[in-house]
Amino acid sequence: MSQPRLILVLGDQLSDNNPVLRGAVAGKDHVLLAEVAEEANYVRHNRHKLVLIFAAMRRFAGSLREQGFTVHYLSYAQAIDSLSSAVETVLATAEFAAVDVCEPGEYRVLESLQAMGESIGLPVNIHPDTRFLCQLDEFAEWASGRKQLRMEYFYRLMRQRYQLLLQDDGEPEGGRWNYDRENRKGWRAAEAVPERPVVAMDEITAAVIAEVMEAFPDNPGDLSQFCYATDAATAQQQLDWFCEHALARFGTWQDGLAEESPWMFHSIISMYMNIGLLDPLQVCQQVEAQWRAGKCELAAAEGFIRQVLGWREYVRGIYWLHMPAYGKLNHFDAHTPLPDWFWTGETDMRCLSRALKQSLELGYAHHIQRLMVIGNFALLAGLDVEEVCEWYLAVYTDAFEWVELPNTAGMALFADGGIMASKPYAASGSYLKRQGNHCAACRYDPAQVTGSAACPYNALYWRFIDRHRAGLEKNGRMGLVLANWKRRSPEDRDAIVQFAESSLPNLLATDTA
Ligand code: DLZ
Repeated sequence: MSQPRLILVLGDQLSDNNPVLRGAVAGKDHVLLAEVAEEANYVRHNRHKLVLIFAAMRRFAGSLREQGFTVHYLSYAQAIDSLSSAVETVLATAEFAAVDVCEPGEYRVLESLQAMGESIGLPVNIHPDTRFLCQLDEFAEWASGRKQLRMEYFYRLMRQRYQLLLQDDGEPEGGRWNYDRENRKGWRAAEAVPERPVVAMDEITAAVIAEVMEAFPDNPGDLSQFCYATDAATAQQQLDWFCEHALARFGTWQDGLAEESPWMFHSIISMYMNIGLLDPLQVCQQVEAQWRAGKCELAAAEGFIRQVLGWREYVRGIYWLHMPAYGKLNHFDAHTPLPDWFWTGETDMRCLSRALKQSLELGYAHHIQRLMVIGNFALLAGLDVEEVCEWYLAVYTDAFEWVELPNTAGMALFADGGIMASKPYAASGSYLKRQGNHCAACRYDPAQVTGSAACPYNALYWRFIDRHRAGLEKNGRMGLVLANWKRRSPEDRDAIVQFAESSLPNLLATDTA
């Protein structure tokens, strides 16, 4: 019999349809999963993320054993420093023909896997990640020769390719590809947010929680609130619950900001897709089926499918197309250090404090909190792009660099100068007021631009417009905003910029303007 292969499964590759497992022979090939110091510490991961990944890895290892695989599991307590040390540890126990691994989701990990072959003296075969719906060479082909890589056109092709929300003649259901306009309503707490089902605590997760509390005492994350699924069946139950109880309202309120609930009507399944517990195509098909069964409006189903089939695949394509240079882009030359309160949420800006606190405590915030509350503040205040990106990568349970970096650097901070977004997502306090009900509980007033009671987003917004006006003038979509700014008297403009400049250091240092 030929020698077995050692199959390395990373912490975000926990799917039965992981391409390396599909080709593996149970009873012959060995599988390795390893909780290693380097991966657990390269950023200050949220403890929810550590528990999610370690518990899901342990449960996945159990299911592979049940399928007859010889599984080597190295736990964090064994103090293995890196993935290559983990591989070397197992190679010392038996003869193997090669190491096989599915391509990782981070450039840093890809480089280390590519270098591993030399250090272990065996071939390391890196297989394309077929769990994604657009392969990297297909994305590169779509991108080649295009001046602008707009998600919308990519998304339409993906709808056609996977036959999602299409009429028999190939035209989009409802006659339009995109229903974003219907999905921007501001939240006024006029209806109840449904109670989410509690995920039962199992022995494995409880043990991992205890270990993570002990080994990562200074990381963010309140594990007394841990409520995430750590296996595929429970993740599926969460998706089923969303489809039955929240999807119908998801579209309407997807851009809303609520005092009452961190979850609102969101699905909270990105972390499951990103570590392999849910399959993105099946997710889209299930949501489409809900619409076809008359359980939700087209706008809700389309808005949701666009995130998974369009946006998720698109950001991954952008990441791999532009790495490693993408991680260094800083279009607005933003270098202000991240305020300490990004790690506590202690700021008087109510919407920002709520978004930061729930991100730190739960490892979760929804799209508008990430983009328009936290990201928008970072953009307006000129926070250092690399520091902000590292914060997002650490804090969110669903954050792996392929998805985090384009969303943060490209979409929220416009650090890529417009590779992804057609304009910077900058907004003042009036946008935040329109979208939610935080302002009523805030000590700042979104109607005021200067003065101690003024919402800091306002003057910072105009300072941003003023500072970057030469560049923004080249962007047709910024014309109206620039015209509004120029319409103000020079004295007015000066006073606003002066106020922003003088209050910013205090705001960053102490959380009060
Ligand atoms: C994020 C993460 C963490 C916290 N820990 C591990 C680990 O101990 N072992 C592992 O195989 N993967 C881990 N991961 C995921 C990796 O850091 C990395 O982000 C992905 O594998 C890249 O796709």
